[in-house]
Formats: sequence, structure tokens, C-alpha cells
Amino acid sequence: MLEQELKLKNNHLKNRLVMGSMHTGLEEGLGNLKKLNAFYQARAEGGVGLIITGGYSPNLRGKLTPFSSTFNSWFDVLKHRTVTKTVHQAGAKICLQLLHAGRYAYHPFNHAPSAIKAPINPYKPKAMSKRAVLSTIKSFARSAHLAEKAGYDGVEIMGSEGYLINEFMAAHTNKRTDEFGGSNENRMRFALEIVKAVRANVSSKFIIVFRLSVHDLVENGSSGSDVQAQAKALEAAGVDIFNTGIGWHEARVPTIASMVPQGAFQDASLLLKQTVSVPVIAVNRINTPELANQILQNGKADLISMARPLLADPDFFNKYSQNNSQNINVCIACNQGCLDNVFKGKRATCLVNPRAGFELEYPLEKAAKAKKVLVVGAGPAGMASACYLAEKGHTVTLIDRSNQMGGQFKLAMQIPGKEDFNYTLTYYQSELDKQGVTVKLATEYNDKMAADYDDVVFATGVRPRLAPINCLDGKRIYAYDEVIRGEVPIGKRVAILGAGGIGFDMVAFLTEQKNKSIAQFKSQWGIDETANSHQALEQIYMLKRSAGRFGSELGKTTGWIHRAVAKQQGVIQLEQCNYVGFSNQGLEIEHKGQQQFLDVDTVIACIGQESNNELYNPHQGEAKFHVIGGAKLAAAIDAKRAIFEALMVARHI
Ligand code: MDE
Ligand code: SF4
Repeated sequence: MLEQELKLKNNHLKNRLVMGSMHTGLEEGLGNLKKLNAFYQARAEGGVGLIITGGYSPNLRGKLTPFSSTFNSWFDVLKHRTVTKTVHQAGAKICLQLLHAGRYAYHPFNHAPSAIKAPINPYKPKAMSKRAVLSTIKSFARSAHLAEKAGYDGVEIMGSEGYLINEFMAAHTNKRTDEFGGSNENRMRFALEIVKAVRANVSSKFIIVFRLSVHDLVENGSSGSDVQAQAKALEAAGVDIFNTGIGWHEARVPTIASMVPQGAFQDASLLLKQTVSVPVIAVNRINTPELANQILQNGKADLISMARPLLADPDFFNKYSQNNSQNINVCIACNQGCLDNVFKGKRATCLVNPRAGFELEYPLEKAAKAKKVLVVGAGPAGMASACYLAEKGHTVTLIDRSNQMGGQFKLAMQIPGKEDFNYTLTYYQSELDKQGVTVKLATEYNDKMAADYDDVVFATGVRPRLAPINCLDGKRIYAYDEVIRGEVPIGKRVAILGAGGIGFDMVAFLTEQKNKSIAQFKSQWGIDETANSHQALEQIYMLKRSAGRFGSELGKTTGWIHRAVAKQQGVIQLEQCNYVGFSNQGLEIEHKGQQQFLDVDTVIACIGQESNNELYNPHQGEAKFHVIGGAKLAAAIDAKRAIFEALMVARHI
């Protein structure tokens, strides 16, 4: 169980929850040190047993980007002492992650076992000379030595995700002919030498975690038996804990996005557990205490790593240990606030917790004067603002004309692969209750109500934009919401108008299965090399008016998955279309100036939304009235912005 202590050979951890490595963007720049401290402090005070920092390179060439952080000097030691002290005072342990980016380093001085360019990096690496190999081993050892001086309890050596050490391990990227290439024994030599050198330069109680790639998910990656041999040798070299690595960054298999079933990779940890006698950490898509405990109880791992779930809720462990798990703000694996930001060079935060990474900038202090506040609309923006306002000490009433809370989230969670969005609703329901918010459903707002309140927040959301298309023969264009709610019949040949997030979600809705099992997921993505996914309809077209790549504005770490699913389902994509008419003949369009009919029986408009701002508009400019979320701007359905604005309006009132 998560709360159990874990004894290591020469050390111990107070419980089984590890905060996995996250590069937040606060690691760089002296000015961010206080913010990074506050970020870790919140998680350590939240009860996590062990924190693993974001990746720090042991030398200059291993830096992820020219501005990324290294850890290799006495100046770094002084700087990091504040972090380790803070974490220790809050009762947790902390390991520094040493990450050499290898061919993923986004600068022209990158190097790797062989000169083979990564498909996701324009900079081709130089092949490392033997001297460079040996000096890199020394750099790891020196950084680990300095990490101990800085007060760290250990290091995590990043040997997965396709970074340098992993590049040595896999024949995919290692074409060397010296003793560091060729057989598995030779390919693992670099990793072994690093671990031995680190062990020789630190004390016996200093923890060495090694993140070993169990599934590379690229061609010519390590086989299961290769991985087992690597794990045994690394254990003998001095590794205290193994962390499970899944998938290189260039892998075209989803590994942490919401469409990955929860706990999908627990068997990878089991493989390690069956191989070594030191503790093993399970990772990826573990976001609830129930699942974590199930994995521990089934003996698949000894520790559970959660990274994003601790962005979403720093108090995860305390809530669990105080029997308050229903009040955990569960990570929904959307990647929108965290990884998508990181891959764009922005600070990581969280869609469901905009205070993550901004602990010092966005505190929520008690209001000087408690007010009566009415929040209109119980979608994500309304629910979040009601909770934040109540947390500040205001007396809050939340109303919605529907008889259910959730707004657009209720639609989102109907999309296969977005089932976890349900957790956010459960969280808000629990939090509204805990904060004493009065919730009145099936209640229409009228202007007379405002007189009873000091402030009114309109979070009335959006409605789908309608398609101005000439329909004949009793045909009609459906809006996406009525399709998702199951209110209209869908034929066999469908045209989806619009190729934004909702258009791609519609493809998933029409073709994918909800609550996919781990076996079905692995089969679809070729992880176990069996059958492929099904196609539910005869044909789907996806049309858009603009020119250019489909789905280019989708999230950086999830867009490619949506595009891959559309391809798997044989969706025909047509750009530069004008929509003309819909009749028994099909959908009439002008495609690149040419008139044509598409033989479809159903047309679904996913062409954006309009704000429900009619209630707010008459009060524009009046200090008592506020508008947030989709009601303010309907540019795209954006729960991240909606919840952020909910926080901002609460800070203001
Ligand atoms: P894109 O647009 O998908 O691809 C660009 C082009 O390359 C092609 N491509 C490939 N061709 C052949 N073979 C391949 N394997 C392959 N891969 C890509 C594409 O088809 C495309 O060609 P085109 O279609 O244009 O002709 O990618 P992008 O350049 O926009 O984005 C690249 C990304 C790095 C963002 C990316 O691929 C990403 O989506 N991968 C997801 C990886 C992931 O989710 N990994 C697992 C979790 S992350 C983790 O465990 C540890 C993370 C440490 C992070 S920090 C975490 C913070 O919270 C450290 C940050 C690392 C920075 C590199
Ligand atoms: Fe999880 Fe989404 Fe928050 Fe990232 S932004 S931590 S994926 S809920």
C-alpha cells in the first residue's frame, strides 16, 4: 500500500509515492529558484515520499537546449542546497535527475553514440569519440558527487526515453564498432560504467535510481531479454532502485496521453521486478490511489511514480492517507498545461490546477471582506471559480439552468480516450461540497437575482456555431453536441466539417471504442503485434476551409496521436473546401475551386462555438459583474483558459 515505508539497502523511504521527474521550466535561471523551491515545498508538504527533480545535464553538450540547466559546479551545489533543505524540512527525500540529452539535444553541438539524426530534431549529432565517451562517464560521476554535497539523497540516471544512455543501449541508434557498440553486452557498457563511476564517488547511503527503458517502441530497440540482462548487470553495478521507462520521444505510440488506458504499462515494471531484487518503480498513466495500490498489491512494483498527478494536486498523498481520496484533483492526462507547454519552451502548469508552477505568483489569500457571490453556469469555469471564491472565504451560490453540472466537460468525457475527464467533475462536486457552496441546478438566472449579491460571475459557456448550408430533401446539418449526446441518428457515410480539436474528437467518437482495455490499446498501436483497430463506418470525410496540415493547431504532444487515429480509420481529409449544400445527392462542396458531391448521408458541424454572453452583455463595464471562460471568448473550447480565468476572477473579488 502507498503508505508503507520502504527499506532500501542503506536508506529508506517513508512511503511508496514518488514524484516522477518533470522539467517545469523553473530549473533554469537564478530568478526562478524561489519559485522552484515553492513548487517542491508544496509537493513535499503534500506527503510524497521521494521527489525526483527535472533533468539536469552533467555537461554542456548534454543540455536539452542551449538554455537548459546543467549540474556540474560548486555554484550549482550552493544554489541547490536551498531546494534540498526545503524538501527535507517538509519531510520528503529528493533525488537529482541526471539527463544527458544525446541526439535529442536541441543545439548544433549535440553528440550521440553514432551520427544518426533523430526524426524530431533538426540537429544531426556528431558520433562520440572514445575520449568523449569516457569523459561523459566522468561527468556523470562528478555531478553525482556534487549532488550529494548539495544535500540530495540520490540521483536518478536517465537511461530511457531515447536520451543518450538509451541511445547507447539500443541498436537503433548505436552502430559503434568499439567496445561500446555491437552486442547487448557492449551496448550496455556505457550505462554500467556510469553507474559504477557514480557508486564509487558517493556514499553508500546515496540512492542510485536508474530509469531503464523497458519498451523503446522504436525499430531495433532492446528486446525483453536484452532489458533483463541490462537490469541484472546494472543492479550488480550498484543501482538501488529501477524506474521503468516507456517509449522514446520519437516513438509513434501514445504512452502517457489520455487515450492510453490507466496502468497500461504495469507489466513492464513486472518484467523488471521478476529480474532484479532491488525495488522497482511503476510509471505512466497511474493517476489514482486505487490503481497505485492495486499495482503494489499485485506485486508488479514496489513504488509508484506520479508526475503529472502531483502537478494537478500537490496534496495527493495527504488526501489519500486522510481517507479523502474523492477530493483529489485527478490528472486527466490532457497534457495541455504541462507537456505541451514544456515542448513549446513554456513553464509547465496544469489545466485543472493553474496554480501549479505558479505557487508564489497566484496565492489565494483569504478575502479582507467576505462577500456574497453568485456564479452563473456550472461548467468547468463556473465550478472552478465557485470553489476558489469559497476558498477565499466568500459565501458562494452556483446556479445552472441544466439539471447537471459539468457543461462542456460532460460532452468531453463521452469521447473515447477522454473518460478521465469525469474525475474533474467528481473533484469539483466534492470540493463544492467541502467549501460549502450552495448549488442550485435547474435554475434560470434573471436580473432580479443580482440584487442579492455583491458580485456576479457569468460562466455561461458556449454553444456550437451553426453551418450556413443550404439543405434540401429534409436534410439537416447536425451540431457536434447533439451527436455526442446521442440525440440524432448517424448514417454510414459521414462528413465532418472542421478539423480542429472537436473535429478530431468527433472522429474518435464515431470510430473508437470507449473504455478500451489495455489489450485492445496495445493491439491498436502494435505493441503486441496482433490485429489492428476496427472501422465502424463505411467512410468518414474531414473537411476544412483553410489550406495546410490537418490538426496543426492541436496540442504538440497529442496532435500526432489524433492524426494517426484518423489515418488508421481511413478518414479522407480535404482542405480548401467551401460548403455549398446538403441533399439526397450528398454534400455539395467546392474543393480547391472545383464543384463536387460527396456521397454522405450525415454531416456534422465542428466549426467552432459562439459565446453565451447575452446575460453578461447588458452589464459590461459594471464592476459588480464579471465574465469568464467560453462566455468571454469562444475562440476554441479551452478548459485551460476557463479554469485559469476562474482563478483570476477569484483572486480579484
Ligand atoms: P511531430 O510534428 O509529431 O513530428 C515532426 C516530424 O517528424 C516525423 N516523425 C517521425 N518520422 C519517422 N520516424 C519517427 N519515429 C518520427 N517521429 C516523428 C513526423 O511524422 C513529422 O513529420 P511531418 O508529418 O511533419 O512530415 O513532432 P514535433 O516536432 O512537433 O514534436 C516532437 C515532440 C518531441 C513534441 C514529440 O514527438 C512528442 O509529441 N513526443 C511525445 C513524447 C512523449 O509523450 N513522451 C513520453 C512522456 S515524457 C517523459 O516521460 C519525460 C519527459 C521529460 C521531458 S519534461 C516532462 C515535463 O513534464 C523533457 C523535455 C524533452 C524535450 C525534448
Ligand atoms: Fe494532468 Fe492535464 Fe494537468 Fe498535465 S495539464 S498535469 S495532463 S491534468
